[in-house]
Formats: sequence, structure tokens, C-alpha cells
Amino acid sequence: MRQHKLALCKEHYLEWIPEQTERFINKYEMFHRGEKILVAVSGGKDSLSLWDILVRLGYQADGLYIGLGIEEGIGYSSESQRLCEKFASERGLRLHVVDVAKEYGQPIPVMAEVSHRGQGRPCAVCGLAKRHIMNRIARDLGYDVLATGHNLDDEAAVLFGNTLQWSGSFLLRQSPVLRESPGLARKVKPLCRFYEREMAAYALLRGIEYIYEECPFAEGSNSIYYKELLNRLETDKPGSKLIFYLRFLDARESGLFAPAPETQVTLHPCPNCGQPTSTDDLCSFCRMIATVNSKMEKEN
Ligand code: Q46
Ligand code: ZN
Repeated sequence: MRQHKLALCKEHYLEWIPEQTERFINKYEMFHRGEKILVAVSGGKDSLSLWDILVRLGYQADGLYIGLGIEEGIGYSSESQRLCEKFASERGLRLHVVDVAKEYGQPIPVMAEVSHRGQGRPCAVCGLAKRHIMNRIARDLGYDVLATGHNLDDEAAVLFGNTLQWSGSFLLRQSPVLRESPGLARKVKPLCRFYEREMAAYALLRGIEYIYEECPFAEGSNSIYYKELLNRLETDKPGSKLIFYLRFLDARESGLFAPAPETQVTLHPCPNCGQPTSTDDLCSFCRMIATVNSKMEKEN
């Protein structure tokens, strides 16, 4: 690991990753022992490794898999669900499964097409649905915190995109911990300081079976392009990605992105689902579902 000027054997590496994770959990005050953690798992290396690490550290962590219904000829969703279920059953862990099409009427690609949201990509609808469902399950089933497997490469790419646009409100919200607020679960990213290849090495050395393919809709996305750019920088200057992210966290901490008082929005509970929304009416998720269902009804 050139960025840390550190070389470890398998045995020590498999100890080092959980030790570091625990350090980040404590440093950013993500959660403590005794709290109930819900880990959002996608079947990929990061989220399954996160679940594995938390369980090894002795935390009380259950999983949540969201079936998006993205098959696209490669059975992406079915295969990722199979791997999450296998992971959970082999270790005797509890996994909640939410099937979007069964619960809300249509799979994500159909919802995106019918609602005309997002430019030819279902990612906007997908992100909206995932945020809504993760929060719903965490809140309704009494979890204290929702943990996701975002790694340093993910966070640095998001940061890069937000910086290119100087998106103040997004920069303000990008954090290893988002505290709970009425109707919204606390959200944490315990792997945010690990490089993607560090997580790949962990999954491999632990023998975790995960889905190698990315979601087919990720191809050609800005985030993949930014990751490639940052990897070029990292090759020439090892450690750049980590410094970019950590210096941002320091700047954020020291108030560089403090919100202007007039930008504070008041939130109301959505009359349908109860989740907080800035509009007086239905939240964006419930509005999207209502539009899709009424259009589908008309078509039939
Ligand atoms: S948003 Fe887009 Fe991802 Fe959803 S449709 Fe696939 S690429 S899974 S993180
Ligand atoms: Zn709603």
C-alpha cells in the first residue's frame, strides 16, 4: 500500500482492515456497541465486506438487500440477490429483502422509462427509491443506524463532481456520518477511508463471493469517468485521493461550507409515507410512484 507506505501479509492485512474500521467508527462517532445496525448490501465487494467486518468486530448488524429488478440480459439483480442471500445464510445472519417491483408495482428500469426521470438512465429513479426504502426499513424496523459500503474511491469521485460544480449544499452534506433527524435515520460510511483496491483485496482474502459486474447502467457515467481521472492522479502521486478527501473533511469541519441561514429548508412529513419532504404535498418518491402507476393504468 504505497499510499500508507505499508506492506502486510495476509494474516495481518485481515486484522488491519477491521482495526482501521473500528478506528474510523469511533473517530467519526458513527455508532457504538449495543446499537442496532442495518447494512445496505448490493452483492458487491464493499457492502459485503463491510457486513463481514462489522460482524467480526462484534457489532449487531443485519443486512438489507433491495431488489431493483435490473436484469438487462446478465441477470444483474438476481445474481446479486443470490450472493447476498448466500452470504447471510452461510453465516447465520439476518437479511431483509425488499423487491421493488413486488412492493411498488414496477422494476426500476420501467419506473424510469414511464416517469421520464433522468436522461435515458434509471439512476435518478434508482437513487430516489434506494434512499426511500433504506430509510423506511431502518426506521420501521427500529434500527439505530444505516451503514453503506461507500469506499474512498466513491467518496473522492462524488467530491470531485461536486467541486467541479461548486455544489455547496451537496458538499455540506457529504460526510462519513449524517446525524438522524425527525423521520430520517442516521447514515454512516465506515469504509470511506479505504481505497477500492484495499476492499477488493479484503474480499478476496476473506473468500467473500461477490458480484464482479457493475450495474449495467453505471457504464459511461460521470462517476466512473471521475474515478478514472483520479486513478491517473493517484498513479503519479500516491496518496492524492486520500489527501483530497481528508483535507475536504477538515475544511468542512472548520466551517468552510456552512449554510447561509436563509437556505435552511423546513421539512414536513409526507402525507402518504411519513418521510420528511420539503414540499407540502407528497414526497418525490410517492409522487413518482403515483405518476408511474397512473400512467401504467391508462396504458392498460
Ligand atoms: S444508480 Fe444507476 Fe447504480 Fe441504480 S441504476 Fe445501477 S448504476 S444501481 S449505484
Ligand atoms: Zn412519501
